[in-house]
Order: sequence, then structure tokens, then C-alpha cells
Amino acid sequence: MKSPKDIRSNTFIGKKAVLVVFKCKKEFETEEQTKELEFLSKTLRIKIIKTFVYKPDLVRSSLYIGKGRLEEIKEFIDTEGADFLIFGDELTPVQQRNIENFLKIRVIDRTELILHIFGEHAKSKEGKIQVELAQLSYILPRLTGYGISLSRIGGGIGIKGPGEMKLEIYRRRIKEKIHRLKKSIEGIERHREIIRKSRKRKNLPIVAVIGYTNVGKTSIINKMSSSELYVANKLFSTLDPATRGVYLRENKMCLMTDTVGLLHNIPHHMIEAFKSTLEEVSFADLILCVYDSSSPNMDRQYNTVIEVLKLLSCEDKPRIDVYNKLDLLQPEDLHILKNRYPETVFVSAHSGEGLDVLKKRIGEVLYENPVRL
Ligand SMILES: Nc1nc2c(ncn2[C@@H]2O[C@H](COP(=O)(O)OP(=O)(O)OP(=O)(O)O)[C@@H](O)[C@H]2O)c(=O)[nH]1
Ligand SMILES: [Mg+2]
Repeated sequence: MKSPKDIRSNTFIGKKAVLVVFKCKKEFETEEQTKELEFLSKTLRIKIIKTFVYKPDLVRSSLYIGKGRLEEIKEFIDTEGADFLIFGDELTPVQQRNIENFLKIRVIDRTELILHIFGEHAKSKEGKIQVELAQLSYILPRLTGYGISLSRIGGGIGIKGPGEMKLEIYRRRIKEKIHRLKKSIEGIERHREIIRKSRKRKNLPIVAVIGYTNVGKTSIINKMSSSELYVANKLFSTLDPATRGVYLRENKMCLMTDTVGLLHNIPHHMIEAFKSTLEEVSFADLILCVYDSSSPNMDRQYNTVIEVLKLLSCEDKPRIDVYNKLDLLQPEDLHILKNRYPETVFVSAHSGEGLDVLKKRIGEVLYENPVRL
């Protein structure tokens, strides 16, 4: 019997996909959403051959979108030979199965796309456990759609057929695995607690770096600590956050902790799985909220960060807003932003500009007005 997590194949490289997105209230939001889905696909090396953009008022519950729209998509798929369909919104297991049955190709929603990226990028034992938990929690309610037939051949009334029995075995195995993974995560949390206590004994303040994915969190930590943590122009490069010592000024140091990149509307079970990693933020003395100042979706980045800070009950902690990638800004735009946000620190992890100011500000917050836990 295949392992439950291998039920869906994970080979995406060079595969052709059709993207379906739904119009948002504002046109630029639709564009942002489309770009984000294209970037997620690119991270998995998928080729998007066509994007269908539909108005959300055509939404139907059992298929999510109207039959006419699906027929239009099917005609394109049959002519152009797409390998699968990527759906911009989250689908229920039933909707996903119904659309797959209609189109006769595999359908992946935004959540599944993110889960596959997580699967590719998790390297440490801890990262892998967290990703597997998120993947299995996603798969469990969708098992019937994943090619496991529910045939009743061989079963009489009230007696389960072989398909159903197989399904129940899979279900039980997945539930058992989820239970084991949760236990392992509890073990990881205990281990983290020991590390935290040992840091406390050394009395070094902790700075957590959070922000939307790909804004340059890891690059800033690398530059400030002369490290070489993994950086890439991909979404979710960091799934195994590391902590590095940063020298601030004479006799003053801090520890900087990286975190998993955020994305708007991240499904709940993913946050659940990564909670032990994100919880590092709760134990920090200061939070650096990093934004990509060259990105058109600053509002979305900001709202997502605030949402996660609330979720972690950290919205009242000392924090510094950092606008990264200033090297990509036109001087006049930088000038406008600096005037508008005088409290924000503008930096470029690439050129190093502004990082001395950032160190100074961190030092002031940690050592001159310390609100230590
Ligand atoms: N031009 C420019 N690019 C930058 C700067 N900082 C980071 N980058 C690039 O932005 C991309 C993402 O950088 P990372 O440091 O991996 O970003 P991250 O926030 O850690 O991303 P995740 O771990 O995926 O959440 C990489 O291609 C970096 O080279 C900067 O100051 N200027
Ligand atoms: Mg990173």
C-alpha cells in the first residue's frame, strides 16, 4: 500500500497549468492576486499557459464556478493539453472532486500549491514534521477524491466493499500519523523551551524578524550577522528559521531570529502546524516587521503582519518597521515614503544602506528603554 502522503504525485517541473482567478473589488487587487499565484507556480517550476479571470458572482456551491465557465476551461484544456488546473480560491474537498470529475484533470487549489512548496523547501527534521502535519491535515478530508475508488464490488447490503475498506484503512493510518506528528511537535516545543532558557541565562535580548514571504528577512539577518543562511527569489525560502548573533555596538549584542514568511489568507491548519516556529515571536524582546518597499502590495503585507501579530497576542510588543529593498526605489519615491513614515527605518540588505541606522535603533530599544520579558 502506498504511503498516504504519496497519494498525490509531486512532480511539477515543466508541467503546463491553467490558472483560474476571481476578480477582487479593485482591479489592482486582482492583478496582485494573479501575480502571487503565478509566483507560487513559478516557485514549483510550473508553466502557466493560460489565466481565466472570472467575476465572483458566478460562484456556484457544488462546482464553485458555473458550468458554462467550466465548459470554456475544458475546451481550452482539451485543445492545448494542460496537465492541471490551479484554482485561485480555496476549494472544499467536494468542490475539488466535482471539478476534477468534470475536467478530467487534476485540480490544485491555492492551499495545495503552498503545501507543495512547503514540502520542497523544508530541510530540517522539525520543518519536515511541520510540513507533513499540514499536508496530512489537508489530505484527510479529501481522500475519496484522490483516486481511491469507493467501489462496492464484492460487498452486499450493509457490508463494506473493498474500496471502502481501503479508504478506511488509509483514513485510520493518516489519523494515527497526525497523532504521532503532533506528539513530535510537542517534543520540539519542549526542546525550544530549553534553548530559550539557556539564551535567557546568557542574558542576550532576542529580536524576531517577521514579514511577508520574499521581502528580504533572511537577507537582512545575513548582512547584519555576516551569515550565509539560504536566500532565494522564491516564496517560502525559509521554513527552518535560524537564530544568529548580531553585534550592535560596543559590548552590546542581540540574537536575531528568522521566521517563516507570511502570505495573506493563509489557511488555518498551516498556521497551526507552524505555530511552534512562529511562537518564537512571542518570546522576543523586540519585533522587526520587514516590508518590501518596492512591492505594489504594501497594504496587503502590512495587514497580514498585523493579523499574525494579533494571532500571537504580540501586537503590543515593541517593534520597528523596516522597509527593505530601497535600492529598487526611485529617489523621489523614497523621499515621499520617508516623509510619510518618519518612524520607519529604510534599508537595503543588498547594498547594506541603512543597516547601521537599524542597528542603532535596535540598540536604543533594547538597551536604553528596555521592556524585557
Ligand atoms: N534588490 C534587492 N533585493 C533584495 C534585497 N533584500 C533581499 N532581496 C532579494 O529578495 C529575495 C528574497 O530574499 P530573502 O532574504 O530570501 O527573503 P525572505 O523574506 O527571507 O523570504 P522567505 O524566507 O521566503 O519568507 C532574494 O532574491 C533576495 O536576493 C534588497 O535589499 N534589494
Ligand atoms: Mg527567508
